[in-house]
Amino acid sequence: MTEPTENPAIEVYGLEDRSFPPSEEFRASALVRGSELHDEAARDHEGFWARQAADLLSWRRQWDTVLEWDLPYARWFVGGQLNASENCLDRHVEAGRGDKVAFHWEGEPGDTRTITYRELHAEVCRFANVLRDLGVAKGDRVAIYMPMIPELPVAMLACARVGAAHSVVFGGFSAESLRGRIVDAQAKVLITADGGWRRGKAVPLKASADAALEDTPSIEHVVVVRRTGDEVAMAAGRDHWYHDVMAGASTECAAEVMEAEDLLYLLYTSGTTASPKGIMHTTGGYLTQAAFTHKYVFDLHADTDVYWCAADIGWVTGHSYIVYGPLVNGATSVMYEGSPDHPGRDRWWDIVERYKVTILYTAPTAIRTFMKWGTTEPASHDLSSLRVLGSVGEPINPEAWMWYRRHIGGDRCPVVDTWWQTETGAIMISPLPGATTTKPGSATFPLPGIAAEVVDDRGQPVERGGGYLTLTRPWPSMLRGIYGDPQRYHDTYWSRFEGRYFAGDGARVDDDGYFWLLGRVDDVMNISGHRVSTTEVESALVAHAAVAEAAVVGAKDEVTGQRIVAFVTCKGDQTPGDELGQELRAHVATKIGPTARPRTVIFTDDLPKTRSGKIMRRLLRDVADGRDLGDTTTLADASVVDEIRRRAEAAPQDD
Ligand code: 7RM
Repeated sequence: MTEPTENPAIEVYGLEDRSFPPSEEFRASALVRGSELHDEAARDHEGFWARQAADLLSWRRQWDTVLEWDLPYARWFVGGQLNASENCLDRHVEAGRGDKVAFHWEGEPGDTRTITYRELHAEVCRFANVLRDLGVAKGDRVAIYMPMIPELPVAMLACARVGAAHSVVFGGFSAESLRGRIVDAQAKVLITADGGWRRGKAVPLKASADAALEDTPSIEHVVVVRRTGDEVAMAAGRDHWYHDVMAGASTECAAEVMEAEDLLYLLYTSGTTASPKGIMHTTGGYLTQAAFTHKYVFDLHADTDVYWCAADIGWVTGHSYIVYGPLVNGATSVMYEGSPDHPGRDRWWDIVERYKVTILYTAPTAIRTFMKWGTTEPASHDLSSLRVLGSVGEPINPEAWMWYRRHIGGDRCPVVDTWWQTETGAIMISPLPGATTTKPGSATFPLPGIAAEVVDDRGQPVERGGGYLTLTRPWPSMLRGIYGDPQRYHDTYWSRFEGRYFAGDGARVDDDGYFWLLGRVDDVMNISGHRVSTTEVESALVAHAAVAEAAVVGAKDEVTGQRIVAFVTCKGDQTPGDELGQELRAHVATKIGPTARPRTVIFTDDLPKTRSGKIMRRLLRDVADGRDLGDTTTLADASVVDEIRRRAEAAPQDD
């Protein structure tokens, strides 16, 4: 153990002292009630994961070696063979679960589809045959650019069936983003739709796809699903309607036998400055950990649960927790196409009530939006079917956690705050709901089979206090690299701390060993030499009764190096103004200390966010420093920043 350093990597305050043990009622039927899985994994790391791989998946051939680790390259279940789509579909049908519902799908306009495992299997086989007819073969890449409709998981699983890697590009991304990703992956086929529904409007996709395709020589064919019915251009010979090519396709399709280490998919994640990175995930290890975490983190009882992950499939959360994890586990899921405020702000609660959802997995950004909208909407629906609530994507502020637990979970459901990344492929740090005493705002502990440590600037473990989050052992669903760029893989994740994977996040370990995520280290502020995390200041702001959401950034300051600028969204019934601004500054100073007191408070109706809802503090820093905006291509709604800029110019500056 190292001595506490004088200048810690990140200073921490740790003001939260509420805690929630699992209720006896929940524990009584929970899959895990104690430390048994953690103990097993601690005794035998590889043996533990081998048991999960054997229990959760069907293998065509047993592996020879559990793990080959040549830092930074891991190979799991070497010699093992399997097919992902067989694991998601065939074995459930063969085991007599063909009539079980895989997806209760609901479109934004209110149209619905109920899809059983048998039906999903048939549709995937037909589309896999279509792909083979279009020349797609094992080892190829296929780009997918679609709304949240059933044909999206069908397309992914059909790729997996024929051994082609899919690269799903979020339906909200621009033509330029799509083009870059297609070119990088050298994708042969693009699967898209005429459009999708969002807030009552048809969002055109084919038009963006056409713009992207002007400069993508690798694309030979395009398959287009009809969703909105809007007219689109179809290039003869290149473009095919999904319903046309599916019409004659057989429902029988032998799955390609894949090696455990064969590429399952690429998913591009935008770096802060440079070009997007094609994160590579392979088959055996990825499916093992996606299924393991989906089962145990959500305490899945596949026979009775109705599970809903409200993320978009274009984000890794949708890959692991709408498609692969739930389908491998034979779960029944809800899948929803549109936005949470269409036609009303109670759309989600209406869905929970109608389908009797038992497990809900969403992001802090959504929870804070609901906080802003107030408690009337959730209170007007019967949410008593819910039994587990999950959060992912950002640190969840303790007050948002409490709100979620109380107003959505009826003070009855355990909340699991799950930390992970596109790169980790699956959840890494999270409570097990029947076993872990939770603390609002903490992701608690590394899961069984996961080794995480917080280190200081020199890479020395920090047993208690703040620093950098690192992972110290390979895990089955870890990224296998960045497509076409091994050097960047090494530099980005493995060079900062020797022998460790560096996640880019700050974290703190409290006196009980709980992990608290502190946000991206690029966002850490430096005020007169004090390194202050954005998360703790934001959580202090959100703890004020008037505040729904807050983002803080360090703006340049001649005297203190940086000064804190806070962007604050109030709850619906509040009146923002100078008086509240002063009150909030004082509130933070009392809660945390004078160093953390924001110099400026700017009230805003919205914050700039990525499509998955992460606050883009980089853009807020540009605004605070009066700079031109950097890259805004991943912004969900570009008009938000203009509005914030106007407010920032008008905001008073205080000392
Ligand atoms: C799943 C996902 C990864 C980054 C990660 C963190 C942040 C995600 C949490 C979180 C605090 C959490 N993949 N993050 N989950 N921070 N608590 N529970 O989000 O690749 O899109 O983003 O998201 O900064 O590094 S991602």
